[in-house]
Amino acid sequence: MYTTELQSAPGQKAGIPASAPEDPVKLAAFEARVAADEFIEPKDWMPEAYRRTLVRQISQHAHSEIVGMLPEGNWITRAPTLRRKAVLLAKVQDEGGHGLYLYSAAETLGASREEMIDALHSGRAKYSTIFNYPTLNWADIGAIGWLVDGAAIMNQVALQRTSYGPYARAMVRICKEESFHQRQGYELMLAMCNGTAEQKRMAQDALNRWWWPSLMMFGPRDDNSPNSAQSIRWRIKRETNDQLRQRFVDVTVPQAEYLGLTVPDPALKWNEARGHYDIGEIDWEEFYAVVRGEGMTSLERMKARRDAWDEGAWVRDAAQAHAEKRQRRAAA
Ligand code: BYC
Repeated sequence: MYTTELQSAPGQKAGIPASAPEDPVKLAAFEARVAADEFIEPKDWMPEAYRRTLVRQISQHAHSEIVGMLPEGNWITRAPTLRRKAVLLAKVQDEGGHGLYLYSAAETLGASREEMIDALHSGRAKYSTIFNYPTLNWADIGAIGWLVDGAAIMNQVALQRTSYGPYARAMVRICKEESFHQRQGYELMLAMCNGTAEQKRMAQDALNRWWWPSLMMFGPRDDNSPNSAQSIRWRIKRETNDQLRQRFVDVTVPQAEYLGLTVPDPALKWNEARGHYDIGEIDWEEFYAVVRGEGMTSLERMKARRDAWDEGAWVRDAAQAHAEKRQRRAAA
């Protein structure tokens, strides 16, 4: 998520106002529109920092979808039945589609596809920490659908009401597909938990490994989240990292109980007064290490993306040549 560097002056961070002051009249009109819950559209005037924050978040989100195809794509050839293979194929293809809608949404803000891809491949742009953990066995496919897509959808439902029109509309479609992803994961976990003792042990092991990384997907705690305050003011984010994380925990713990699995957090406890679960402390050192690119599979993921880009060069060249030939014919 170094995409802050996209289209911004050196040293400038998204969420921090650009050095040139904005026209106060235009700024006031913009803020009034946002406060009235109007969508901001590509040709509307917007403050430069709003545009940069959106390019950062949307391109990071797109990269996450594309890199997120890798841990699961790894299991397509090893799915245990034809039905499971078809479901997993459909899910991974959906993720590719989500990445494309999101890159298109970011392009409406003036970011070019090449620039965004280059930022990812050069390590300047990041993607969600969750995709830097390995998928060790088939139960991980269930745990990813249930927990990772479950966490993603919790965040994305709120983004359907984000203030930038193209991002909000992309989210409506993405959420419909994500809800199928979450359900197929939970159904897979249910099958494993109702299967043999060994299958249930695998399901518990997958929950043990994916629980904490899933909670980290929501980002740092609110008191340590530099972008949240401005993003909430501009209604880019509709809820804070901690609010969404809490909602995810509250929804997911009863689902784990129904599966007969134990959430790997000894401090997890229902708090009657708050009406929410209390949880133990997240390992923030691990989170920041993964954000810095020191995750278990970070190097492997980046190499896979760069190789795919290089190996696809001939397709892009051929498509370009074909488009130019058609243009020439049309002109003639
Ligand atoms: N991983 O100020 P904060 C999916 C960074 S994929 C890495 O709270 P913000 C799926 C953050 O960028 C779902 N970095 O930031 C696909 C910032 O750094 P910079 C992906 C993280 O933006 C395939 C710094 O930490 N979803 O659905 O206000 C299969 C401080 O954070 C992470 C999205 O991308 C992280 N987890 O809030 C299955 C949703 N968290 O950029 C599923 C859209 C934080 O200032 N994004 N950082 O250098 C968002 O909602 C927000 O960007 C976040 C972070 C809540 C993630």
